Amino acid sequence: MKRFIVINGPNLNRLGKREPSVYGYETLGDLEALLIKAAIDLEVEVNCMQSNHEGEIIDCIHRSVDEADGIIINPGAFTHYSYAIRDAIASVDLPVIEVHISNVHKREAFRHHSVVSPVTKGQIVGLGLYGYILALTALAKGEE
Ligand code: CA2
Repeated sequence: MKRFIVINGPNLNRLGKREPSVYGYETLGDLEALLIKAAIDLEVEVNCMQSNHEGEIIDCIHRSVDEADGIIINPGAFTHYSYAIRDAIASVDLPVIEVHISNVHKREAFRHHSVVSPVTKGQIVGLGLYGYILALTALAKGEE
């Protein structure tokens, strides 16, 4: 069975607790439950982690080489400036899909650029939590 890791970055543990107009009312726990249900339907395994710490996210990306067939990552604000996370993604030979809950292009200018996108398979933005399900579906059905 294919195994996928879902990594959520800084502040995403606050989902559903503030800024519902941007991020919705569902919590990180709700997201993880949705992913587990989708994984059962897709006949894959999914493991979710969230961290507010850059190094922990990097360690998780590295570990995924031995533990997973692909990564779904929402790096939070690290998206816009973490060359360390970008290099970690580039260092693993796994398909990586970047997801953003909000449409970053409709928001502040600093959110328009992702330093990680060039080393990912693809990016999904602005579709809320459904973006993670689409990413999981793409990885589950993909050839890699
Ligand atoms: O839209 C996304 O998924 C983001 O990755 C979310 C990040 C933001 O820095 C990116 O530009 C876009 C921030 C996550 C913060 O999440 C919160 C959730 C609830 C309340 C406050 C923040």
